[in-house]
Amino acid sequence: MSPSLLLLVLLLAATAAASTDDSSVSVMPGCQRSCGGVGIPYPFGIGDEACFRQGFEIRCMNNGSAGGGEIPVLARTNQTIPVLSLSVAPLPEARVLLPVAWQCFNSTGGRTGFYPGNVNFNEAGVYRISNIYNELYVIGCNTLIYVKGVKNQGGASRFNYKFYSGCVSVTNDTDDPQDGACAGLGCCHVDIPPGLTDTTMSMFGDGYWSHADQEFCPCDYAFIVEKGSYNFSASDLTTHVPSNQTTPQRVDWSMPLRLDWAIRDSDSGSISCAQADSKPGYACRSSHSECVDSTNGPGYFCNCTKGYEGNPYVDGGGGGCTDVNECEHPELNSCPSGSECIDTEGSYKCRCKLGRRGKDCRPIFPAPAAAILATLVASSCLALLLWFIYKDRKRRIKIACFDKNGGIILKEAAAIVIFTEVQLKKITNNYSTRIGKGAFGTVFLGTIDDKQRVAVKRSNDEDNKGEVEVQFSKG
Ligand SMILES: *[C@@H]1O[C@H](CO)[C@@H](O)[C@H](O)[C@H]1NC(C)=O
Ligand SMILES: *[C@@H]1O[C@H](CO)[C@@H](O)[C@H](O)[C@H]1NC(C)=O
Ligand SMILES: *[C@@H]1O[C@H](CO)[C@@H](O)[C@H](O)[C@H]1NC(C)=O
Ligand SMILES: *[C@@H]1O[C@H](CO)[C@@H](O)[C@H](O)[C@H]1NC(C)=O
Ligand SMILES: *[C@@H]1O[C@H](CO)[C@@H](O)[C@H](O)[C@H]1NC(C)=O
Ligand SMILES: *[C@@H]1O[C@H](CO)[C@@H](O)[C@H](O)[C@H]1NC(C)=O
Ligand SMILES: CC(=O)N[C@H]1CO[C@H](CO)[C@@H](O)[C@@H]1O
Repeated sequence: MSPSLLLLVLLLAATAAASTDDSSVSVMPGCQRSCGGVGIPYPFGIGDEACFRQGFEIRCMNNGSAGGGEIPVLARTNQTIPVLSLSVAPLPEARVLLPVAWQCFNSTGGRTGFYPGNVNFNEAGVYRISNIYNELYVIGCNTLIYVKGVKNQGGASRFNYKFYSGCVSVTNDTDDPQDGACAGLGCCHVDIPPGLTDTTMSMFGDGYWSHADQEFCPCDYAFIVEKGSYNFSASDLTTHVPSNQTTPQRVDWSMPLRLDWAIRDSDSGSISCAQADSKPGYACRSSHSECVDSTNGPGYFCNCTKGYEGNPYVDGGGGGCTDVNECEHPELNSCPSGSECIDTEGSYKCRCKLGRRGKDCRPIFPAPAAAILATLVASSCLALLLWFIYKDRKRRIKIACFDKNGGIILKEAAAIVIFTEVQLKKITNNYSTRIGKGAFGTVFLGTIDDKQRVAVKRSNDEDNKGEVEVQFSKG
């Protein structure tokens, strides 16, 4: 196994560790879900023609020696391009690994070897090098390198290619290049145009860009790389010198880059959403999916509609676009704090909690008013409770007195009249005429029906005030 391949396998193994669960990868029935830990979602597929859409074939390569590890590579390219990850939505992306282009020189400036880093994605194919997510880096000490892509077919064109982009890096002092600073001293970087497919690096090595007397910096490098994944280090100028400078030979250095892809079935004529929709072979098969026109090259891709996520290229059983539970993701729902989030098919709603209402679920009463109201309600409840206890106690005392005075027996004896406390008060004219006092009670004069005079004895005991005795006088 070559060193570069070993590095590649290690890189892939790292990716594999990050994505082991492939049950969520949507594939055609009976097709392989992953290779070397990389999920292979439809329209990508491995093996049988029914497993992938035309142009999306992936090969699962067994590169034997180191434990028989497998790596996925793009199929039907005339070079081995390892795949790091594939994603179908919301954006169509494929991350791949490409070797770095290089050239090296001897002390008199003679070129001893080079590798132009050609990439050959068919222009009619599904892949484009993403201009949004990648950029071109050039590393060297007296060099101009540019990437050019997509040959101009016939016609009287000014240049041979449709796209060119590059930059110049110059330094004549080993102390100039600084780690992390890629701004012309030993390193430069530049955006690339959209639509790049077949690319090659144009590297200059003589005349004005002579590399004579430049042993401190024997090689130049150029690569397109995913933005943010390369950080220039001054040591990169000297640590990637190939041991065998036979042309073309890869150095032990690869870079990840992002490819855009799109459905471009040019043979069926369906290349934009307007043309593709409702034609046989329309790729957006899931209900709750929609068509989006490609922004990098012709064609279209599919996306799940708002409120859904998943693989829009398959329908039903195998995956498709499924409802997003917005309530589980605070960033996806705008339910105010005083509300409860309820997931619905394709959306969600917010229900105000008790005591709140309106669009932003404000409390019905402002806080101070609510506090006062709560206090009022609580204190009136307490007052009511105390009143009930008082009433109940009074009633119990009355019943106890009634029983103690033989009330029940008296009540049953039909001829006996029982007077209420109010009646007694009236009979004695509010206990106004005291006619005697004993050890146990005071005797008052009373009159019944304005003619019958009676004596009413009332207990002295404070607790037994209610205990009275009525004696009818003889007269
Ligand atoms: C790959 O194919 C293209 C076009 O068919 C050709 O120009 C190129 O030289 C090939 N590259 C390799 C490395 O064979
Ligand atoms: C450098 O390379 C050139 C061309 O390959 C060759 O003619 C020359 O002799 C080499 N010089 C040395 C010092 O090796
Ligand atoms: C680069 O530095 C060397 C040694 O210091 C010097 O001889 C040479 O002229 C310099 N070249 C340029 C282009 O400045
Ligand atoms: C790049 O490297 C420099 C120097 O080592 C470091 O200060 C900087 O944080 C690095 N930047 C990133 C994005 O890794
Ligand atoms: C360099 O590599 C080439 C091709 O891989 C091979 O034919 C040649 O023998 C190698 N030379 C040395 C010195 O290893
Ligand atoms: C895909 O759909 C999501 C959800 O509706 C949306 O946020 C995103 O912008 C869409 N992406 C494209 C490229 O249309
Ligand atoms: C068995 C197998 O597929 N071996 C491949 C390992 O990788 C090298 C370089 O990419 C290929 O040339 C071999 O065919």
